[in-house]
Amino acid sequence: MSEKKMNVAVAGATGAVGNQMITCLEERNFPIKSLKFLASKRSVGRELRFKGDMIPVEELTEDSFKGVDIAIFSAGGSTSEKFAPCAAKDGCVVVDNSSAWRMDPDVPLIVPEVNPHAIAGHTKKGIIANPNCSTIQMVVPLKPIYDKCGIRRIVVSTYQAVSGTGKKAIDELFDQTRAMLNFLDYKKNVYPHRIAFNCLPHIDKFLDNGYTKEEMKMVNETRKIFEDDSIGVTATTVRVPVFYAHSESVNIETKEHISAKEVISLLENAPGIKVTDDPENNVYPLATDAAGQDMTLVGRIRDDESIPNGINMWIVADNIRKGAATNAVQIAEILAKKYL
Ligand code: NAP
Ligand code: 3JM
Repeated sequence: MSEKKMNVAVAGATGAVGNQMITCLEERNFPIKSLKFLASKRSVGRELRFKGDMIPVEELTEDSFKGVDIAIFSAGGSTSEKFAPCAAKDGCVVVDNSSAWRMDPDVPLIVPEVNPHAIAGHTKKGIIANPNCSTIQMVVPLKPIYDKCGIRRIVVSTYQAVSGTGKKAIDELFDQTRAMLNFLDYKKNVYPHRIAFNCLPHIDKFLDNGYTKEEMKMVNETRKIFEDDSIGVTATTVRVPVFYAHSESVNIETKEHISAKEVISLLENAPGIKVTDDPENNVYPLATDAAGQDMTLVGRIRDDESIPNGINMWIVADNIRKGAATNAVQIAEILAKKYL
């Protein structure tokens, strides 16, 4: 880590991701000169702890970024759309967690284990995008396979935790579960259907092609990160009654043949990955093991016997950590060390 200390702002500091962002900055000992916490007017008056100090939450405005070097945003798409350019205009580099800027050709979309070189493109707009949580955990283990033998097609189904929708959704799963177990009426505000004891094949809005926006994020972001529009990607994204960590069933067709055994040894030596694959002893990736830590767990790695070059795997990661906050702080670390 460079000795140069940064003036940092966290926009959306009071949210589920923002809260984790603060923990990650602290845990990773990010080189901080000054730290600002920004949120909506509603949160003014609150204070949040950082390394033993209480820091007041300020209202996010166009003038929040004067003298700030790096601003990490997780305050929703429309907030990023409006305020990231204000921050960039004041010379600050934005690391944005929303989908607002991800597909902008002048905005790099970064997973540090996969395409750190693309961070250099931050000079175009002053904004770097953090991919969607489901994309991040999928591309981390696919990268070494892509480099070794190419990937023709990816078929993914996700099992996504409610924390990906934010604080209100965490409360909704808790409240509905408690109500059901007590034979009481339950309320639903966040999702269109009950999430307790249910699975909803619906994340984000439906689009004209019948897919959801979340599914198309996985398709488009994966191609952008690999800089390869020839990869076929199809996704079904499902919300499940789990609090933390997304699970994914991923089937790939590679260009050249690779065996499941070779995939295991490739992944055992790849950054950010923990191979968790000993089925005889009931060892495979679980949301309960992934939650609260930063590795992407990969297991159930096996040959797809229905085609010549197919591999199946089960990938699990903490959606709020590697899927959002940790990835953003890793990007900020590279920025601070190499570019600012
Ligand atoms: P959350 O728990 O609902 O928190 C939302 C945060 O945004 C709060 O700090 C809130 O402040 C702030 N905010 C909302 N409207 C604002 C406004 N007009 N001006 C300033 N601040 C405002 O949601 P979350 O789960 O932390 O997610 C936040 C965002 O991060 C999402 O909307 C999404 O874009 C992004 N995200 C990305 C990923 C990923 O995969 N990379 C995963 C999850 C979320 P108050 O407390 O004052 O309301
Ligand atoms: C994850 O403002 C919003 O509607 C935010 C919606 C949202 C997003 C998004 O599209 O930015 C909630 C949770 C994401 C995401 O990472 O894509």
